[in-house]
Amino acid sequence: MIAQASLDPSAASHSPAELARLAKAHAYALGFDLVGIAALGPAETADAFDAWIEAGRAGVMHYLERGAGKRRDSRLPRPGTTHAIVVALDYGGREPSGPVARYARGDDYHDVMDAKLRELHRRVEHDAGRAIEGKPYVDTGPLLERDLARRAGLGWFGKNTNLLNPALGSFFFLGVLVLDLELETDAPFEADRCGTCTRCIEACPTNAIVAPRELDATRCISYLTIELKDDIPEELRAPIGELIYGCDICQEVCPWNVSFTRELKVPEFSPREVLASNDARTIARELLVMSQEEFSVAFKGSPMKRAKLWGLKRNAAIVLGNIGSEADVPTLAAALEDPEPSVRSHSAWALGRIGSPSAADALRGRLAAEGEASVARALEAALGALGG
Ligand code: B12
Ligand code: SF4
Ligand code: SF4
Repeated sequence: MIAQASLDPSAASHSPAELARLAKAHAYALGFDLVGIAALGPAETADAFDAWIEAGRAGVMHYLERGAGKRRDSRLPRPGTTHAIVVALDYGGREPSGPVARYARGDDYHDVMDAKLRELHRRVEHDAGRAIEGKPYVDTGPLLERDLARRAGLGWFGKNTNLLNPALGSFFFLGVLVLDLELETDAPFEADRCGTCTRCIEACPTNAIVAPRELDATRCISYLTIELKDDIPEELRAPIGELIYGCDICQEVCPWNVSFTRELKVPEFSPREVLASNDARTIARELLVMSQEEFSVAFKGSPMKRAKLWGLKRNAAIVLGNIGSEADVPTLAAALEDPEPSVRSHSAWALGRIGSPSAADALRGRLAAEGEASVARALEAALGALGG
C-alpha cells in the first residue's frame, strides 16, 4: 500500500508501454544492470524442472520439490499478478577466484536485491497512480527465475545452467518483481550463444554437469559445501580442492565471463574482512578455530551463514586435507575435539590425507576418547589408509 500523497495524478493516462519505460528507468537508476519484462504464465522449462526433480538431482533440497506445482506457472505464487519485471545485478568484480564463491564474499544478496525491488515497486505504484498488488522474489519463492529471465530477454541458458547475457556474462543475481499491472513485454532471448563450446562441462571437478543444461546438484560443490547438512561423500572430497563455500569454476572458464570481468560497483558486495586474504589456507585455518560468538560478528549479514559454523568447519577441514600441509596438523588435531561429530570426522579424513607421523599420532590419540561410532569409524579409516 502506498501513501495517497505520493501518487502521480497524471498516472491514469500512462500506457503499458510508458509504464514499462518508466519502470526500466527506475530499475537502472536503482543500480540494476539488466531489466526486462515478461508476462506471467506457464513456465516453458517446467517439464525440464519436473524431470530434474524426478531424477533425484535436487538431493536434500526438498523445498524445490514442495513448490514444484507452483513453479509450473508463474501466476500461481502470487495469485492476481500478471507481469514480472525481471532484473539482474552484477557481482563479478575483478578479484581473482578464491576459496569463497564471488557471490558470497560480501553481504547477502537477498537483502540487497529485496530492498531495491521494494523501492522499484513503490516507484511503479507512483507512476501507475494506484496501489498495485505485487511481490519481490530473490530465491524466496517457487519461481523458475531463469525461465522468467530468459522470457524477459535477459539471456540464454548456458550449458552450465547459468543464465548468460552477451554484455554481462553470468556473474549476476536475478530478481523478480511480480505485479498486477499490464506492462509492455520484451522479446524472449531466443539464441543459444554457447555454440559448440563445452568448457564448463569439462572443467567441472566433480562432473556435476551431466549433460548440457543439466546439473546433478548432488555432485555440485556449491550444493555440497552450502546445502548439504550432512557428511560430504568421501569420493567428492578430493575434487572439492580448495573451495570452502560455493564454486565458480564453470563460470570462471566461460568465455563470456573471461571477456566481461568488471569493477564491483555495489559496495555491499565487497569482500568482508575475514575473507580479505582470498587465501584458502588462511581462511580455512581461521574458520576451524572460530567460536560461535566470533562467527556471529564476522559473518553478520553474510550469505555464508546459511552453511552454519559447523558446516564451514567441515568444509575447511576438507580444504586443509587437500592442501596437505604438515603445518596444519595441530589445527586439525584440535578440531578432533570439536563438539560437532561431522567436523571431527572430516578432520580425521583430512589428517589421513596429510598422512604424516604427527597426523597419525593425532588420530590414534583421539580414537580412545571418541564416543561417536561414526567418528570412530572415520578415525579408523584414516589410520587404515596410513597403514596403521
Ligand atoms: C536450487 C538452486 C541451486 C542449486 C541447484 C542449481 C541448479 N543448476 O539447478 C545449487 C545449490 C547447486 C545452486 C548453485 C548455484 N547457484 Co543457484 N539457485 C538455485 C535456485 C534457488 C533454484 C534453481 C532451480 O530451480 N534449479 C532446478 C533446475 C532444473 O533449474 P535451472 O538450473 O534453473 O535450469 C533451468 C534451465 O537450465 C532450463 N533447462 C533445464 N534443462 C534444459 C534443457 C534444455 C535443452 C533447455 C533449453 C533448458 C533447460 O530449465 C530449468 C528450469 O527453468 C535459483 C533461484 C530460483 N528460484 O530460480 C538459484 C540460482 C539459479 N542460483 C544462482 C547462483 C548464483 C548459483 C551459483 C553460481 C552459486 C555459487 N557460486 O556457488 C551456483 C551455480 C551452480 C550451477 N552450475 O548452476 C543464481 C543464478 C544467476 C544466473 N546468472 O543464472 C540464481 C538464479 C539465484 C539468483 N536469484 O540470482 N543453485
Ligand atoms: S559450480 Fe562447480 S561443481 Fe557445480 S557445476 Fe559448476 S564447476 Fe561443477
Ligand atoms: S563455458 Fe561454453 S558451454 Fe559453458 S556456458 Fe560458457 S559458453 Fe556455454
